[in-house]
Amino acid sequence: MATTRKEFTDFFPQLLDDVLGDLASFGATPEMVARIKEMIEYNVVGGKMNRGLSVVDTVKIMRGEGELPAEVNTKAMVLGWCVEWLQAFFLVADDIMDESPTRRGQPAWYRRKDVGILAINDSFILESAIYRLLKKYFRRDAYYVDLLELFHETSYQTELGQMVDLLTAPENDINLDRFSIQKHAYIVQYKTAYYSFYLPVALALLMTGTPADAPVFQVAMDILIPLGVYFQVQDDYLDCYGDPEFIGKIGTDIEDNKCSWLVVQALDRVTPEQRQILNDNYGRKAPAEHAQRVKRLYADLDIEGVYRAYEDKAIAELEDKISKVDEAAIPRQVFTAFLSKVAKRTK
Ligand code: GPP
Ligand code: MG
Ligand code: MG
Ligand code: MG
Repeated sequence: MATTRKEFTDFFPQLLDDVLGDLASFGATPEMVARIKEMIEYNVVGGKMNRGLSVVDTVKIMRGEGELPAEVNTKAMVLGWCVEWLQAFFLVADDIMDESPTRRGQPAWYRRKDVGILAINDSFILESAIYRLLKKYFRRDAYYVDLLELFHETSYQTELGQMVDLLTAPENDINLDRFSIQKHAYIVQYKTAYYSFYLPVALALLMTGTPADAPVFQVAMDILIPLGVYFQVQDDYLDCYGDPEFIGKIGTDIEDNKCSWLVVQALDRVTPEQRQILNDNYGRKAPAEHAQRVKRLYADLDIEGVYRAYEDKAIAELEDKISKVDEAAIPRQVFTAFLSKVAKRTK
């Protein structure tokens, strides 16, 4: 049986206690502990938790068990929460860089009066907490170093993707020639797909005894990276067309001059006159009329229709890839479980 959000959430206080308890050995005062507690609770909880839950679900599928032995279940949940912690680290930093006002239906952490630029350091603390938890629960396991390497490499991949995302979107320097389908593909693969899709499954494979150099990691990557790309295309789409109330964040991609899937698709279809409209209105923080003009152009080009066609094709291609997986290497259900959570999502 798939792990419920309740079971997963109920386990969180134990990990919070671990991280806070460990602070005594670093000379932390009660004030420091209280602040870190508030910071962790604000940023780690409150998301969809799909990434974290999928670690536990993948371990269950790999072992062919609906219920895991208590110790295995605990370890799988620790790894799942470590992915959620990693995500919190990225999101706190990403919202500063993207100047995003909201996240998960509340002000972005850096926007709080009592936080501001301290949020940068808070994101580092969130990252360090991952390694405190891994040490506590996995230090004695043969695959401990493999876990550490996987978290480090995945972080590096994400940071490289974030770098290109930001380099492609300089403020007050609009140059539509910087955007391309290839550039977009690199950005989304690196900034999102590795940590959101490959990481949870790779962790589950390590935990279930797969040697780090086994070919099955590549099999997983060949499906999970395209799935992650599709997921980030959805994120780009929802940034413009999602309901902010429902998705919990206000889109800023047009104003931020981002190499979004939508603008790349628009550029592929514009007349010279329409390109001029984009040139004159994309990447402007204010007034809001600029972004509205970009959205009107997207409507004229039926970018929503282009998206729906892309989505159907992406799902069909993923289904085809999954159907060709050798079940002896890894159960197809690992991938179908992911695809069913992601396909046609509106949040
Ligand atoms: C999503 O981009 C990518 C990340 C959250 C990774 C950030 C990486 C760092 C190294 C900080 P996004 O800006 O489109 O996400 P959202 O729409 O949720 O703000
Ligand atoms: Mg962002
Ligand atoms: Mg970003
Ligand atoms: Mg986005």
